[in-house]
Amino acid sequence: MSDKAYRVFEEQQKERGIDLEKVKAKLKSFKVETPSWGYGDSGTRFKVFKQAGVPRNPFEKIEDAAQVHRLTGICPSVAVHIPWDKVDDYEKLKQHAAQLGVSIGAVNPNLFQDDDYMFGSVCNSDPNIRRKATDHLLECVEIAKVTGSDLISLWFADGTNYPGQADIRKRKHWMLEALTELYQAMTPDMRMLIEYKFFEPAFYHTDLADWGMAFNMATKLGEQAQVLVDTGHHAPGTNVEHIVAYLLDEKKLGGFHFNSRKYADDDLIVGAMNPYELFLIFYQMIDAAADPDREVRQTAENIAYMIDQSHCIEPKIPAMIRSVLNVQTQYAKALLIDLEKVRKAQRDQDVLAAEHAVREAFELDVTPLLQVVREEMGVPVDPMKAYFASGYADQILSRGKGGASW
Ligand code: AOS
Ligand code: ZN
Ligand code: ZN
Repeated sequence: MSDKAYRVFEEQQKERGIDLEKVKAKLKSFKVETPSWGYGDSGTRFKVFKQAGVPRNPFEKIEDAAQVHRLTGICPSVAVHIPWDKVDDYEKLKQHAAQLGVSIGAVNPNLFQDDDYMFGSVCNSDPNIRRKATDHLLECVEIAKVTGSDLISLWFADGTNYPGQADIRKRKHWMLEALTELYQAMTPDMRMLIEYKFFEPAFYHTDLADWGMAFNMATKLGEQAQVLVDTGHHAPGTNVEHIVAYLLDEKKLGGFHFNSRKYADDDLIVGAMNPYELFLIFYQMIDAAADPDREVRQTAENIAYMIDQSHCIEPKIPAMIRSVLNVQTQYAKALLIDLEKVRKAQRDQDVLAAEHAVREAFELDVTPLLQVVREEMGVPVDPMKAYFASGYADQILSRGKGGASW
């Protein structure tokens, strides 16, 4: 790392009135959860490509996630998906994670890969299937108690393909019934994150199609239920940062699934194609963290940042590192926004000055800043390079081909 580059950067930020020590502290406490399913084989509906070295079981998935944390320093937890990560002994999985310096994060129930769910899970018109689906939600609460997870992260594939196929209003009630049972089973420290998606795999209607529907459920349930914004789950042109700001103000934003929307679903690397959107999302988060309303501030400080990507054609671990670094970079840039300058321009109704005050932070090169932060955190200044030099990619080849897949 060049000390000179950092000194120039420091000088520049001083002139802009930015307190770099505060920015560094924020970057050091920033955390991004990675998903267990991002380490296994995956694909599109056309083909699952098998890669060599892919984890064969949940224990190995956690080992790979621990590598990402070791090199980046900001991924101390791993989301699990049940039953993809079903094990006999969750206590053992928790211990395994702890030994590797990570922990189990959000527990994600899987209500879409069983033949019984062809016409829906919690919204199925068959009460026996609804019961089975709800019991699985309850099982996930029990797992979360053992793994020490405080997040139950929900996404439902429920929906229909044709007009008239099902009773949309009845399904809405069944959804609420199931979520209510889940809500009541949660311990007071747990949060339920409700994810929405505007289409796929159902194409005519999806039971939780947008943030408003997820918000409505979360509001009916109570304080421990919040909305999860998956950046990939919006129609083209949607202003995602507006949704973020709105939910923050309602104290109903719970977390993110980061990915890139250039896909029917969401499995491309976050920030690869539209880093400005990611930056603007963080701008809203950082702005809310300074809100005079204490509850809005707390909401903004208590967000679960998670990656939701399953890379099909990229090697899994470096693709995850790339994703995490992209998120960190945009967060770093957003921390450099001169919020006072933006607010002054807003008061003056100076449109161009306001837009400029936001954009100028995006245009800064934060490489020297991130390098210093990494040095101070004791992680490699270039995590990607360090991964390729570590030999881990060769080491895992002994696992062979045909590992776990979704
Ligand atoms: C699906 O589209 C959602 O993004 C979910 O978060 C899902 O559980 C995850 O992608 C794993 O399949
Ligand atoms: Zn998601
Ligand atoms: Zn998705």
